[in-house]
Amino acid sequence: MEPGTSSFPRYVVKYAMPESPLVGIIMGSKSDWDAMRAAGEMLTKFGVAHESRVMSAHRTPSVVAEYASGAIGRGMEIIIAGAGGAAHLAGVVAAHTVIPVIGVPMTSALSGLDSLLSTVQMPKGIPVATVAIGASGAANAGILAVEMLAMSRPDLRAKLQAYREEMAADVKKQTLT
Ligand code: RP5
Repeated sequence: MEPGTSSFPRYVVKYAMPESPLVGIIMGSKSDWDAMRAAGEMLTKFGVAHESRVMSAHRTPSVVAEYASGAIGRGMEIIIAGAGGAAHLAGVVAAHTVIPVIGVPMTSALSGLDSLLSTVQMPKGIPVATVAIGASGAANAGILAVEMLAMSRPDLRAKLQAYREEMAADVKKQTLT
């Protein structure tokens, strides 16, 4: 089923670049968006087509299963999944697809430690590449996705190199008063 059809719930938040997305960014709740938008901003910076949606492993399990199962058919190469609390979204997505899944633990009542452990501690066989808690993790998930895509795209690798040089130049300029 194509996203945007009537089977997708109305409360799904959708943001898509015009091309078909190489990266899907999903999150368990709209309340995750403040942090998760950093993943999309990073992909936009590198010119990588992506989309962002809300879907929940426990509130809309069939939507998650359909999205993950259909990702390869839609040309997607990586899924970034952010969730908080008993954060099983990334693991459930990984169970339904063989493209890499990057998990982003969201801050929570337990400061994100619960989200971190439930995202990172996948049992053997179904990996989830887990990054740091919150917005920094979401930004790094975006960069990691670009690095994965860059394995077969020299233009992206060059952009990553330039980004590193930009960061280094920025640090070298910093002074303490
Ligand atoms: C998780 O529960 C979401 O990923 C979010 O981090 C957390 C709280 O969700 P809301 O109650 O704010 O919708 O499923």
